[in-house]
Amino acid sequence: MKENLLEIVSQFVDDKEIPVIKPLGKGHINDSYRVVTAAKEYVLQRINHHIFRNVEQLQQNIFRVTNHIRKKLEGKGVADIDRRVLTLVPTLDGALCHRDSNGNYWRLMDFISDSSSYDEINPQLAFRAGQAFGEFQQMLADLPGEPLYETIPNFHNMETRLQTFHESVKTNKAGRLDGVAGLVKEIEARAEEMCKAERMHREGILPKRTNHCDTKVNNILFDRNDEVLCVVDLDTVMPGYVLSDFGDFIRTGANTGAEDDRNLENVSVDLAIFEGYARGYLQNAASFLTDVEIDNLAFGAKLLTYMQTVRFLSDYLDGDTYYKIASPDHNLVRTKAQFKLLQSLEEHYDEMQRIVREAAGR
Ligand code: GN1
Ligand code: MG
Repeated sequence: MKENLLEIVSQFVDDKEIPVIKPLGKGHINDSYRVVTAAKEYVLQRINHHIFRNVEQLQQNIFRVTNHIRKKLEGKGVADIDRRVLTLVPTLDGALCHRDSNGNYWRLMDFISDSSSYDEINPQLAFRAGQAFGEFQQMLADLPGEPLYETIPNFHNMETRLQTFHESVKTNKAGRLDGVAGLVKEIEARAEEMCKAERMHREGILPKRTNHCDTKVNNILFDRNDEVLCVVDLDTVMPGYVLSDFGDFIRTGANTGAEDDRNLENVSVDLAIFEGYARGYLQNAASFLTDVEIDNLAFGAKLLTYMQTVRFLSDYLDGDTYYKIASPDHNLVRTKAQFKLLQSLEEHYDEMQRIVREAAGR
């Protein structure tokens, strides 16, 4: 594998010294490595092309998004821009990614030095993360040209996610259905409510904007003083509802337990973190969001947690073909933990609504 990686890196950088290459990060989809050369550090990633079916389009999206953000930061006179936005490194031939002889796709980016990401945060960091994702959406609001490609079609569309789930239940490919009948019932009981964003969009009252679509808490890099540097993992930046981005942060950042906690007693919503994030986010975003969007942010937290429950359970029923797993029951453990979080969000829904309204000043 090592030789192979060296060969890949040499497609991008012409450095005679042999780089050091180490695994990096916790993504469920791509494989990431840290590459240290004599001159510079990079992040090398193998892009999962079974999931991202058009890698060229995906890379074009990232190229446009990062260039646009860079211009915005320059316009604001921001210092240290190379640590404030991702920088793609093209191949020596000038392409945005490299396809190896096995058909795998690779990209290289500058490594952002002196940065860290967190799986667990406090309300103050949540506030800063909220500001950062609000600013991210704001900076991309006037992205010129065609809309971005949908790198995964219907990615956060609950109606199509449920269709896929129904297929998985019907096919019962891995023979695991009997063991999860209770969870299937819980999912069905909420299906109608959870499709309301799609209905509102069809009615013309819920717009799509340029979203990040993977606002996990660990997709924000902080510097040594815990100030936000930059938003990373731009594979899924595409049109979507702002409630999705709000909700996915709460799902990951405001969970008192882990996404795959085996101890369900650890799992619940941390309302102080919810409030920190809502305040930070709305400080930037309240100026451009409609009342309907604001009214549905707390719903977004429920929706994205429900969606993740459905996605993990679908993958469990399919026999674990999508997410990387660390144990045979990993997707089931994840499903149960996400469902427990959903129940906690349901319990505290009125409080979350009140917090959002106050933070928005409406
Ligand atoms: C995947 O690979 P990662 O961790 O960035 C997934 C997200 C899920 C997340 C669940 C392309 O993200 O949508 O919310 O796992 N990304 C894709 O933790 O499916
Ligand atoms: Mg991702």
